Amino acid sequence: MKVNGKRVVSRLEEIYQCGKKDDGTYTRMAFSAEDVKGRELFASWAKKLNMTCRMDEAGNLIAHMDGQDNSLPAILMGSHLDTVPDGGKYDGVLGCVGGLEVCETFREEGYVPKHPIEVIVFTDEEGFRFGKGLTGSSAICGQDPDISDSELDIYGEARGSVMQSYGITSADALKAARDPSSVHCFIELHVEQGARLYKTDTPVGVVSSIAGVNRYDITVTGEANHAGSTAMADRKDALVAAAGFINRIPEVTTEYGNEFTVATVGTIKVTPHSVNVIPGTCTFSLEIRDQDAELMSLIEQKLRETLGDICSKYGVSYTFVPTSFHEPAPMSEWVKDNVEQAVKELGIDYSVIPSGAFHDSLIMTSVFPTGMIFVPSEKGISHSRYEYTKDADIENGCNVLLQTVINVDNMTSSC
Ligand code: HGY
Ligand code: MN
Ligand code: MN
Repeated sequence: MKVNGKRVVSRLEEIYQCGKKDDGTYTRMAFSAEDVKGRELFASWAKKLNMTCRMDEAGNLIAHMDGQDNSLPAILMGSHLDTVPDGGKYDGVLGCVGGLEVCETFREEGYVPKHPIEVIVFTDEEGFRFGKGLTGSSAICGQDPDISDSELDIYGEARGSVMQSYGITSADALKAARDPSSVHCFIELHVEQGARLYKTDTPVGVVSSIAGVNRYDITVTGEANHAGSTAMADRKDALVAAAGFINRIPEVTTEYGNEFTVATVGTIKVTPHSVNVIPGTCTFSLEIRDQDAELMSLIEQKLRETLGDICSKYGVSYTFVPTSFHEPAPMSEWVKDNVEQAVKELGIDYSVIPSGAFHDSLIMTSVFPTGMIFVPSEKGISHSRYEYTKDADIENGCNVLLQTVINVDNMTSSC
């Protein structure tokens, strides 16, 4: 039994087109009209397969296919359809469309799995709109997604009104929590978004673990003053101090970290933000990722020390506020073994690799047996309109997903 690779590629394109915006980008920001359009298209495909579609209290869209014995726990697949601004065709979409392709292949072949099958489109994985992602997967796992109807998005719109497009409210999100015994396992197919597979010309990655992600808000406070009449020696420029710190991040991370350790400042704001005023404050985000929780703490400590030293040098103060913590997450051994077994059965070359990007699987693996399949991202590019994965790699990935589902469906017991 094999998937229809052409159908998957054409659906990736169709979903991409749902994100077409007037500014020339293709963006399906969570809860936006473009995102809703993408979900409607996904649901229309699922319904053609006679799958039932429902939205849970956290806005996760769930397509369900009956198995031979619906009292058995469900095999879950899926990922997300929301994108980053000006994102690509593959990130998230591949796991959703690939999951549906497995179901369509079963239908075409007249194969009825023993377990019920569900394909989940998770809510707001990317999180750039409200500054926190993994919303739907957190709720399904019974973990507080930390959302409230009154919080504002990057445009100043309240979450409560934004989420009306899905017909959900923050207060109800946790009602989406699923009983772990109702799930056999979760398998997410995704593009690697890094260059390990691409550089080694390896068509499939069996994911071993997902990097942890810790985030912080940092504010450096100096003194706003006149940009013309304040001598250089008399300034307390918050941006200059922040820039000094940011400039040191690569060095500190490389000195104390390993090949998986990364740290990023992705957003920055100054006040009063005027061409003729020395910045009085500079607020920026800091994100640390690694496969090792202890190393993440060490990097945090070293970066804090560096920030402290630089701020005293410039005579400015700072605050360093943790905003979210996610520990590194190993994939479930038995699901990983089943993915590996499937790749071997298909005779496809593969390597076992960690994920630097996070995914809904980061959360799912804490509650449900979870595994991930990666396919290469050309030149390692992702979160970009230039994201590209070869059609042959997409087909391979979907076939590995299909074979993995067949294997876990036929297991006599889980380990
Ligand atoms: O940021 C991430 O790693 C994910 O792609 N949202
Ligand atoms: Mn992403
Ligand atoms: Mn993704």
